[in-house]
Amino acid sequence: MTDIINENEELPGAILVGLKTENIEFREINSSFEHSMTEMKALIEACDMEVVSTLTQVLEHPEAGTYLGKGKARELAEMVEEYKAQYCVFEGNLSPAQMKNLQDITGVPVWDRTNLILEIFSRRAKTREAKLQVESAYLQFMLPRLTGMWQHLGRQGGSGSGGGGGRRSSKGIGETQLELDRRQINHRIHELSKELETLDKTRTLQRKGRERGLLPSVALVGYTNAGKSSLMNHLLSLSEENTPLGEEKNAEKKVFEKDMLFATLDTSIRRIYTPNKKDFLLSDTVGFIENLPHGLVKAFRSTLEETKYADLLLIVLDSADPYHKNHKAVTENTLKDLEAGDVKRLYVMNKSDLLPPDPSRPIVANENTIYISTKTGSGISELLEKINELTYGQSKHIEALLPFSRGDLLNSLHKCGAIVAEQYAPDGIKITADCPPHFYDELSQYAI
Ligand SMILES: Nc1nc2c(ncn2[C@@H]2O[C@H](COP(=O)(O)OP(=O)(O)OP(=O)(O)O)[C@@H](O)[C@H]2O)c(=O)[nH]1
Ligand SMILES: [Mg+2]
Repeated sequence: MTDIINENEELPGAILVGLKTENIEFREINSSFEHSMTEMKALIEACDMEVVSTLTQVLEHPEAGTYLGKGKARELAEMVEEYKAQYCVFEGNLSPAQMKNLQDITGVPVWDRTNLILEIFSRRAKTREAKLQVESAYLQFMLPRLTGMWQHLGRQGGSGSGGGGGRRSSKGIGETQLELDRRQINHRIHELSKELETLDKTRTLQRKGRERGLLPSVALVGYTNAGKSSLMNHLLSLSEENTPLGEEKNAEKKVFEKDMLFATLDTSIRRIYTPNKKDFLLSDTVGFIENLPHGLVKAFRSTLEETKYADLLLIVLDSADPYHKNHKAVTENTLKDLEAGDVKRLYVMNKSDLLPPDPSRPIVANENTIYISTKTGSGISELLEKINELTYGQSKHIEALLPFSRGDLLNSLHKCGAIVAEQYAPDGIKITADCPPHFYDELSQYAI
């Protein structure tokens, strides 16, 4: 797990620009401007850039052409010179025209929040699927912005700048180029979606394969940087001593964790071995953030869909973050978007070591909330107990006639102690079982 960035290398400087307006419609959960600016700083750092200065303005509404007021936009251009900044990054979302105008005024690339998140994702994507997903989201983001890029050429080619003639009937260079670009991009988006569809089919097959393995699936979800990957690694370490001989050791299966937004972009699924053989599959995936660009949610849908099929969601929250309630709301909204709104959940309040000590705060706060720390290990055994209870513990009674060919199913049921009675019959094995929910679908096809 080495950091690919050379810490000594000078990072490109960016000026962070924020507009405090009455118009807060782009803030999904209505979090504060200050919180959003702090988060933007972390996002800029996650993009391997450094914030060299910050500029804010209070306005009733963004200016249509330049987002900032004209004077402020000029001030920004001066700051770019003074701090030798290479980028300007805006807290809100800019229209294509605003972006283009601000780029002309400052002379450096201007990004907004969506741009920045897409850029982080494109730098981090490692697997083929993640790379395709990011490319697709990027192209969909670029499509409406092409007009801004070719506007100036369109004007030159269309009516000329000398003011001599009327409109020519033929299209301007910009317009033609725009059409060509649009067609090419649409074609590429189509290609990407086909390739992603194929990968999605493989994923579905893999999922079905895992289901035949008859283990409950537990998915880690939550706001970025909450500690999902750290929790997975902690559980992998604990599971190491229960790993049967001959199985790959967990040390080789650890996932990347770092104090950085969007450290994880791909989904990893690992088997967690437990001492009482109530093993489960744990998945770790990309974190959520407020206003996650829509194109990205769409593009990452298949990766995130693991959550929809999970038996249990562990919603990991950074309990020491003053905005964790916002993070929880953003997570719930995203889950609803992914049609995982009804999956059983446990709220895991991580980083409890950073909270002021409070003897009146129990580790298990209520039926579905638990305080843990992956740093100190506090609450981890209680968490494992809870996972066990919410997966294997919710048994359903069933009587079934298993065909002799389903020895695998019988074995799995034996391992987790679900069999109440077993009797060999000429046409199969008659069983009475109190079986955990993840077995139920598979078993119910043989119900009598
Ligand atoms: N103090 C403290 N820090 C923690 C704890 N758990 C995780 N961290 C730190 O929080 C940071 C983020 O951890 P990750 O596990 O990478 O978070 P994540 O939720 O996987 O983040 P993304 O992959 O970016 O969505 C790291 O620097 C961890 O060391 C904890 O219990 N206590
Ligand atoms: Mg992670």
